[in-house]
Amino acid sequence: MNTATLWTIESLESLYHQPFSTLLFQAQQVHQTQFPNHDIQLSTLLSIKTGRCSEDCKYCSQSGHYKTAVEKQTLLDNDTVIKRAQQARDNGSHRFCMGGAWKSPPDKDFPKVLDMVRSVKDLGLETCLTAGMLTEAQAQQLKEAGLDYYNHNLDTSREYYPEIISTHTYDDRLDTLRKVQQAGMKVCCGGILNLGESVTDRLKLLLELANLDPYPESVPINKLVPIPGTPLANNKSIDPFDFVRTIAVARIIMPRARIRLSAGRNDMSDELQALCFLAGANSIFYGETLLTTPLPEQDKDQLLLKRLGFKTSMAKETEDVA
Ligand code: SAM
Ligand code: DTB
Ligand code: SF4
Repeated sequence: MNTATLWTIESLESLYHQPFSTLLFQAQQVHQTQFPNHDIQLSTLLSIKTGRCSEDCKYCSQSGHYKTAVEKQTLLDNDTVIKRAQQARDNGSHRFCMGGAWKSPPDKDFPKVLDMVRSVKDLGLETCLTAGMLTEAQAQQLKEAGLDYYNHNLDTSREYYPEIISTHTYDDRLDTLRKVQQAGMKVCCGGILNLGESVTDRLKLLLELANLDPYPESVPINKLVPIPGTPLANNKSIDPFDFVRTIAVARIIMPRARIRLSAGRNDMSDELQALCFLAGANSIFYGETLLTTPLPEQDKDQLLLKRLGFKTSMAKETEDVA
């Protein structure tokens, strides 16, 4: 049961529009109470199937609807995945997230995906998969294979969603999230900023997330990585302080969630990333690449976290969302 406050859009607007320092102070109070260890969770991503996706998500390098420079790749073999997961573990990652560019995982590939989940789990890593819409049976099989988290983002508000994607609906997304929760897996669900949405759209996204029951254990906040060839390639960048404010509101309304400073870090200064951590982000994608675009160098990330006094040697995630 989600016994937390039932938030309203008005309460989120009031939080968001406070003076910046008041908002960050409030977020810090929640953060320091809930996460006194000053640790940052590290997740490594691997694209297990790249490109030729049937969906028309306007931000995505992998949509088959746009001409992008992305190199297409059919499903990787299990040995390749195991090697990459071992590397991630050796580099200090806690969680290994596998991403497949599908509307939903096809029957012919699904058993291989289950094998990948088993193999990564056997390495002692937390497992995460993002592969589109699931049936109840698929969710159950993933749970049995040892999948800890399923990533499925709501991305933006219900109202703005059709401006960005026409090949599936917001309710399709919510339906898969429900199946994941019913199968007993943890949910990783967040969104992207800089799609051309309003502040209210961002807050409505956060409201949808916070009012899930329970709210997601993991909340990735992405900043659009503009991809040449996609309809959003030339979006003007949002005010970085709006990005920080959004993270702060997420921290306040989802106190126990791991909030991940996700895509977009590559063009953020150290100072902006530090502000995002101050606002309550306590997880990053770490490694050489996200799915198809680069991440900051690992040495640079380690140095930044060290300069800020964060620990990356956390125990595996054991806390559940209260
Ligand atoms: N096909 C699956 C799906 O849509 O759920 C999984 C992969 S998809 C790439 C996962 C998420 O990555 C998207 O929901 C979106 O939030 C994020 N994403 C994709 N392209 C992005 C981009 N160019 N910039 C920022 N985030 C992006
Ligand atoms: C999420 O919220 N962000 C990740 C992960 N979940 C799958 C993906 C970001 C993709 C960024 C663009 C790219 O590398 O293609
Ligand atoms: Fe396909 Fe996912 Fe990209 Fe949408 S975001 S085009 S569903 S890979």
